[in-house]
Amino acid sequence: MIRPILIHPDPRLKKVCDPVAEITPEIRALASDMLETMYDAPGIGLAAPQVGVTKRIIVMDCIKEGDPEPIALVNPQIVWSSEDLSTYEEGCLSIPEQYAEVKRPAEVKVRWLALDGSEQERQFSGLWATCVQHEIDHLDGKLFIDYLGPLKRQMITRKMEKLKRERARAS
Ligand code: K1U
Ligand code: ZN
Repeated sequence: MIRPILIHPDPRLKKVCDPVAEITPEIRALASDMLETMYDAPGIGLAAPQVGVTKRIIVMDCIKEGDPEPIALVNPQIVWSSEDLSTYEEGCLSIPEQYAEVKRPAEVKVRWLALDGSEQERQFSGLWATCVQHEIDHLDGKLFIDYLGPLKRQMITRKMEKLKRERARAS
């Protein structure tokens, strides 16, 4: 099921999300809906708060060509970050059509719970590293525009308020 994606500003996008206590059929269904919603958007990642669920779950697939590689991460934690940084022009499905350069660690090691209940650990680099950090930020109520200066952030927020007004009027 495709779920509607919340648009910034929304208080649910500013919350620190709750850890998942147990992998249940509801959690698996949520992860499946999130992947469907992400591919439909289209996007390379999605965090549960973006569909209004303030739980610590993210999904990703950063393969742009070739066989898809979907992954769902429950309670993801960054356990190591590289000292070297990389800059990427990020976007966000909750901030449509706005892009800005963000500097983050080039590589990160992440530990999480998979949907079969097993503990996983993987080192991410390239776009995967950028994306997993962007998605974990969502779980802590942080958006990529929070890395920008106040003027740029305010300009983008005003554009999103206008977009939401227009969408409400059209519906
Ligand atoms: O979390 C999100 O809002 C999803 C976001 C993830 C992301 C993008 C870029 C850098 C870091 C994190 C997106 O997927 S925006 C859309 C996008 O990047 C894309 C869409 C279609 C094809 C390729 C990329
Ligand atoms: Zn985002």
